[in-house]
Amino acid sequence: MSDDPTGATIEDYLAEDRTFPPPESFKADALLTDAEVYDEAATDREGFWARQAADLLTWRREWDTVLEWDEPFARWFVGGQLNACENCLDRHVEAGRGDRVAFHWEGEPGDTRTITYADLLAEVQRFANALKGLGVEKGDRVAIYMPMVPELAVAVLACARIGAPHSVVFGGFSADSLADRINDASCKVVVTADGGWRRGKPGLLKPTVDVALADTSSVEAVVVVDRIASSGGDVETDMTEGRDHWYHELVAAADAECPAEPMDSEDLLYLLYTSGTTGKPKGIMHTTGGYMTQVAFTHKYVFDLHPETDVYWCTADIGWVTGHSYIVYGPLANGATSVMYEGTPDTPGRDRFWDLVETYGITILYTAPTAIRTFMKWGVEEPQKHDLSSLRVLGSVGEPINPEAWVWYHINIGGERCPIVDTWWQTETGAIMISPLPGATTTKPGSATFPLPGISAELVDNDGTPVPKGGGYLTLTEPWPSMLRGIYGDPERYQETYWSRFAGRYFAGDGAKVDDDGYTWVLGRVDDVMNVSGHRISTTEVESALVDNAKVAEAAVVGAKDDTTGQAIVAFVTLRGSTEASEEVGAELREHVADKIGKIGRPKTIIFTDDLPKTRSGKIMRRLLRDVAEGRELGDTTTLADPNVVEEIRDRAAAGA
Ligand code: 6R9
Repeated sequence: MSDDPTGATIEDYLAEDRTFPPPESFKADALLTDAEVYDEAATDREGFWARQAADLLTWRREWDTVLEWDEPFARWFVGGQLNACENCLDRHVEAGRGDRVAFHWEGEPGDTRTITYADLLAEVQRFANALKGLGVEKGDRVAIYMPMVPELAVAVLACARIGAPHSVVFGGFSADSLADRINDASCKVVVTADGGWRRGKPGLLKPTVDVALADTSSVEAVVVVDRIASSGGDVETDMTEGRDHWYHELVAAADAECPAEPMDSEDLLYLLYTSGTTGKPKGIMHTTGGYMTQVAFTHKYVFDLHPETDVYWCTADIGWVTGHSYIVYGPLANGATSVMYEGTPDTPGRDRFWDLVETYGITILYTAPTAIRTFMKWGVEEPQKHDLSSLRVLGSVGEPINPEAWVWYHINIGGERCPIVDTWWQTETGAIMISPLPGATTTKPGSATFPLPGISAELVDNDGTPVPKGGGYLTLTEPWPSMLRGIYGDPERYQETYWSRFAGRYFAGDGAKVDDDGYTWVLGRVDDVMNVSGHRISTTEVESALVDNAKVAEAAVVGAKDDTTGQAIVAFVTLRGSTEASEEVGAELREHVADKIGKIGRPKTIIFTDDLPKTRSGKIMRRLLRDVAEGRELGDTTTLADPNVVEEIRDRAAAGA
C-alpha cells in the first residue's frame, strides 16, 4: 500500500524498481543524450578533463601537465594560469553578453534587484579595490559572514579577483564558531552585514562579529553591508572607529577598474569549514583550475544548462559548498541566469518557493530532500497555487532522497515531465560526483545512479575488498579535478581522515549499495548505519519505509544501545496534518516498516514529535536523537537551527510518548 499518487508501491528502498527514462521531448534539446561521453572519459580520463578545462574556461596561460598525483596530493593543470572571477564575469561581458542577467535577486520582504553580468563586473571591481585599500593582498584570507544578499556574491568574486582566498562562514553560525574559523586561517578582513531578513524579522550579524572579534587578533578591518537599515529595519549598528567601514561608502569611493590577478591553477581559491567526527572543524582547501573545471562541467551537463534560455535556482545558502559551487562559481562560469533568494520558504506564505518559480519562470530547480519533505508536509495545495510549467530539470542534494519524496517531487513539482538529478557529493569533493545526466540516464527514485564521466567510485567491504554488487563503503579510486587539496594547516589530518581507512582510496564516510543494474544508492553516513542483532540496517531504509506510510510527514531513525540486540531502532516521527499521534498509529507504523523491510527493520520505539532537530543546512542531527534515545545528556547543540526542538522531543520521550 502506498499514498503515492501513481498508485505504485514501494517494496522497500532498495527494491525500488520503477524506472524513469528521460522523456523524448526532453532529449530532443538535451546537451547529452547517450553514454558516449562515459566511454570517452573512461578511455582517457586526463584527456577528457583537459578537454573540459579548455572548452569551459579561459586560461591566461596553458598548463604543462594535466595531473601530478602524489597520493593523496593532487595537482591539476600544473603550470596553467587563470582567474576564477575573470572566468565568471569579464569574458562574458567581453563577448557581448554584459546585458544578460546574472542574478534575479529577491529579498525576503519582497524587494528585488536585477543584476546583469556587466553590473556585477563593475561592482566586483570596485569592491576588489576597496579590499585592496584595506590592505588585502594576494594570498591574504578574508572571512565573509553574510546573509543571502548580492553583496555576498560580490565579496566572494572580489576576493577571487585579487587572489585573496575567501572563507565564507554561514550566517547562522555563532560568534564562537566564527572566531574559531577566523583564527584558524588568520583572516585579515571580515565582510559582514548589519543583518538579514528571516521570517519577517531582522537577524542581526554585526553584533555577532563584534563578539567574535574579541577573541581574534588577526582582523584589521570589518566591512559592513547595510541590508536591514536601508530596507526599513530599525537597527543601530555599532561601528568601531578605524576598524569598521560601511560597504557602500567604500565602494562609492573606490576606483572602477581592478584588473584580475593571474593565478596559478593550484593557488588557493577558498577555504570552507566543515565538521567531521571530531570537534574541530576542518578548513577544506579548494584551488583554482581543477575546481573551476569540474564545477563548470557539472553545472552545465548535470543540469543540461542552456544559458540563453534557462533560469536556474539553487535554493542553498552560499555559506555551504552547494552555494559556492552552484550559486557562484559554476553558474557564473557558464554565463547562466540565476535566481537568488534571501529568506525562508514559509515567508510570507508556504508557497514562497512556488511563487518565485512562477514569477521568474524558473526552469531548473536545485534543492534538498529535507525541503521536499517539508513541502510534502505542507501539502500539495501550496505548489498548486502556482504555474510551475516553466520547470524542466529538478535537482536534489544534501542527503539521500527517499523514493516517496522523489516521486512527490516528480509529480507535484515536476508535473511528471522533468528529469530529477539526485546529486551525490561533499564539501570535500567540491563538485558533483555521482548523478544522472538528465538527457541520458534512466533514473530510479532514490538512486544517484552512476559516477559522472571522469569519476571513478567503488564500494568496498570492511577489509577494502571491492564489492561490485551489494552494500559497502563508498570510495573514490582516482583523483578528480575539484577534489580538496587538503585541510588548512593540517596535512596529516587530511591523510588520516580520508586516505588511511582503505589503502589507495579516498573514503567518503558514506555507505552505499550497488544494485543488479549497477545503480548506486547512497545510504548516508556510515555512522548512521545501525547494527541490530548483527544485521546492518541503514537509518535511511527505515526512514524511507516510514515515510512511505500516508500518515507520516517526516521520520528520523537512530540506533540506540540495546543490551540484547546491540542496537535497537528508535524512530522519531512527524505525522501529516490531520493525523493524531496514538498507540494505534505507532503500532501501525511499526508493522508498516516490518512489511516493507522485514521484521529486522521494525522500530522498537516510535516517538512522535512536531519537528526534528536539524542543522542550519537542513541535515537531521541524528547524534542528538541518539542522545535522546539513549537518555544521555545532550551533546553539542550549537549548530542546530532551533535548539528548542530537541528539548521538546526529549520531554516527550521522557513522558513515554
Ligand atoms: C553537497 C553536500 C556531504 C554529505 C555526504 C552524504 C550527504 C549529499 C547526497 C548525500 C545521499 C545525495 N549527501 N548529497 N547523500 N545522496 N545526493 O551536501 O556537502 O554538506 O559536505 O555533505 O551529505 O552523506 O557525505 P556536505
